Amino acid sequence: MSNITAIEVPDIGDFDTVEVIEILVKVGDAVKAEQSLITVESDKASMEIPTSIAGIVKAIAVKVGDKIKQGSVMLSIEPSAAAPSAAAPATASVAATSSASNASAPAAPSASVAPAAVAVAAPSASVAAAVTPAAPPAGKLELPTSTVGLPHASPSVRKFARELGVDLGLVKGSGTKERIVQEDIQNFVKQALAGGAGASGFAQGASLGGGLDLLPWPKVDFTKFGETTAKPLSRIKKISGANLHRNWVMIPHVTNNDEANVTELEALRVTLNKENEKSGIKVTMLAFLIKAVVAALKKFPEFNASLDGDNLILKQYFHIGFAADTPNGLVVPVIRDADKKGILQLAAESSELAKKARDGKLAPAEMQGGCMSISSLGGIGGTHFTPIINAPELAILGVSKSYMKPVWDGKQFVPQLTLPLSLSYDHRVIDGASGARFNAYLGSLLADFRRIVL
Ligand code: CAO
Repeated sequence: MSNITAIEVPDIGDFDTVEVIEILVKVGDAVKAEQSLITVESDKASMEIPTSIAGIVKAIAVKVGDKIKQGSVMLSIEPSAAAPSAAAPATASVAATSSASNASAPAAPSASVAPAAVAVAAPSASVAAAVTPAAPPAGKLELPTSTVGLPHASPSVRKFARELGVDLGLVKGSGTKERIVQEDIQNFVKQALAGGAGASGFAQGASLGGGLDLLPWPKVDFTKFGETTAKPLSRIKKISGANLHRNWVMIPHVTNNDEANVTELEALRVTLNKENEKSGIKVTMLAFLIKAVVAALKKFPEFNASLDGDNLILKQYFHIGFAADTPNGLVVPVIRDADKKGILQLAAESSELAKKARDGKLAPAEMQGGCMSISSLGGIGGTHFTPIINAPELAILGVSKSYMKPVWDGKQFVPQLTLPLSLSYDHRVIDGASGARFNAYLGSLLADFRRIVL
């Protein structure tokens, strides 16, 4: 076939010979003009040599490890009908990586930046070269001056890594002289997706879910230390665990701790329970807390909101969630339209929902639509704690066990039943001052419940 064209190595500048380190096509491949055919490497840099004509690869004349020089035949191509005539010179753009030759990239990576991160971030130098098919090119390929300190990888592999946001400095090369090949990147990504250490190897801003530079989870054979049994996590634990984990790492939490004087409120609660003994409804602190949270949400509407990108979605309804401890794990039933319900109704509804939660009978709709949640550990104990926000809500109120505290009234110490309040809020939306005001306001309502009606 007379029109088969030999593709030769163009002028490679100051370098006498370069080594073939990668062959990017195979016999039978259809190639486009300017598609890279092979990657060569000098002692200073690597670069890809493209074809100037489109067609079908008929034969490959070189193999990995060959030393080639200007004029060496790399392979032969049968031009496609639309390809330019073999005599017409075509300009090919040769992508070659260099950091030192690029003024915007640091000459030597700083200690805090992995070399490959620099390589990945640095734009690749595009060097124009005139390549004449079937004859040594008239132009000259200018090799970049240095890639010292960068991991060995061809421009196409660097591009691939860049597209995936992989930090090449953390990838182990399996090619000759530990050269990183495309397969190494693919394996690295697979490992990272499976939760391996590689997850931290993504270039800044392109990592999986935020680029936490975490050590792998410790793998310990506990049987070395004593007898053990394995107990699978419940379905609820797995679901709530994944949600809590996401919320904890994605939301910048701040917890404001405060205290409320609930001496009078507790007296009211006891009276109410006496009066309603026959109704079977037991009023606990939770019902008052729900009512107080609604009033505080009305006063501070930015708490009754959710983030949606750059928008704050402000809610005109008041659905309050409360954490319920069940044998299978934590669930958060939601009391709808808590603003329209009285204390007795809130007490009845919360105890009914808590029972359903413990019996595993909550419908999905009964756990949706919350504006803000309450996590009450008051029946159990504790002084203060950091509740985790139930996304996409913006705040959660943690309540610990009330205790009697001596408070100086100006003349003497008087006993005061004190309720610890721990308000965690999303600091992206709520400032520290607003958090403190919200919690202090809650405290003032609980101290004098008549304020609720104001
Ligand atoms: N201080 C002191 N005592 C309190 C109290 C407080 N803050 N809150 C409740 N109590 C008392 C109640 O009055 C009740 O006393 P009696 O037994 O003498 O009547 C007792 O503690 C038990 O109350 P309860 O816990 O059954 O009822 P509740 O309405 O306060 O709470 C519920 C209901 C569902 C919130 C609770 O049972 C529960 O599951 N709490 C755990 C929540 C949780 O796990 N949070 C952590 C989530 S992770 O952030």
